[in-house]
Amino acid sequence: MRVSEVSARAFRLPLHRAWDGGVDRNDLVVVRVRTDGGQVGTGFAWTPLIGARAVEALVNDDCPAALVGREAHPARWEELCWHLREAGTSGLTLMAAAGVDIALWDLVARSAGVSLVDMVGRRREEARSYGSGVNLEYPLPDLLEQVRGWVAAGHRAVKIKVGSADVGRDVERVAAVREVLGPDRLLMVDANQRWDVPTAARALAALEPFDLHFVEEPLAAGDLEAHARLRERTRVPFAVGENLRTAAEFDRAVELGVCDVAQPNVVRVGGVTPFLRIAESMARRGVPVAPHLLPELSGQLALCLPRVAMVEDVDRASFAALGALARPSGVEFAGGRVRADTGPGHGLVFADTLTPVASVSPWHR
Ligand code: SMN
Ligand code: MG
Repeated sequence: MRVSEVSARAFRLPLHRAWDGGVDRNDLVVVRVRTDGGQVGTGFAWTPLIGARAVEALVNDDCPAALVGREAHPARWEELCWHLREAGTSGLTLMAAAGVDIALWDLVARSAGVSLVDMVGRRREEARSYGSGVNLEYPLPDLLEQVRGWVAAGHRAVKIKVGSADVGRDVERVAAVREVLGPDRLLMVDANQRWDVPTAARALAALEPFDLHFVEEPLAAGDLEAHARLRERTRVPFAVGENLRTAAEFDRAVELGVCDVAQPNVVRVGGVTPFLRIAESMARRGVPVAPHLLPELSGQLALCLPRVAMVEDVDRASFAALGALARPSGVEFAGGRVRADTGPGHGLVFADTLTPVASVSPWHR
């Protein structure tokens, strides 16, 4: 089973309601790997804003040379990254590697006639999920309506955005959400790197009475030392990782005492292969993993992880909700849990009617 072709195409998925900062879309780069025996694996990269066509080009122009003619297997990950090293060892390179790696996992699972979950190694039938939305700019009534929707859907945990210019606005919103949730459901907040150390310390002191399960990305994601300084000024646990890329970065976050919950994004870290390594390392260090976004794939990975926290059920932004799938994936969020019955591979079949991302360069006009 040798690789005969590697190709990618970038598509645009409009959001139902814009995310904070005017993000009105998610871009999806679908990757296809074919073998000489006619098998096909499908992978993908994803980005809310930047880089879809760059990733598409990296896959189309530069990945075939690393893979064509070689045995089709995700063990190719190191070779692929080595081949792409001039493009960098992080960022877009890892997104391209992720698309290919996910496709190779899909291919080997489908060839074996088993689901991705069983190929990776199923450890459980279901995992806990939480309701999540990109809602800092929502007026309070809209936020509360969203939270009530999550409660009605059976979520036992929810995450909302904080980091308003005025800390008082955050306090008012968190208080109102806690009121809707009652004392027993878990409440998490996500600052998306908006604070500096003194602001975070002040905001978290004001928010602590509402019993926060964790605060996510309180500070600039790359500045782990600043997180360590903040650690000394609050008892609220930290969730970090959606903007960390390498296993070394995750390990360092744990060593500095600033990663109570690790949130690798399977695309941003380079695919299923490195994601599993990060998860193993986190488990050895006693840190649970909450896979970031991408609910249909994160839900499957959560069933395989040695130590899992919760899976993010992002409001109306799963691939299914964005209309990206040709048929249901078999990954189901219900009653605050996620289960997966995908059939062979990861079960994600992308629709063939999606809108390609067009070049906006005046050079081509
Ligand atoms: C988030 C990040 C990127 C896109 C959407 C949402 C957010 C989360 O930080 O953790 O859900
Ligand atoms: Mg986040």
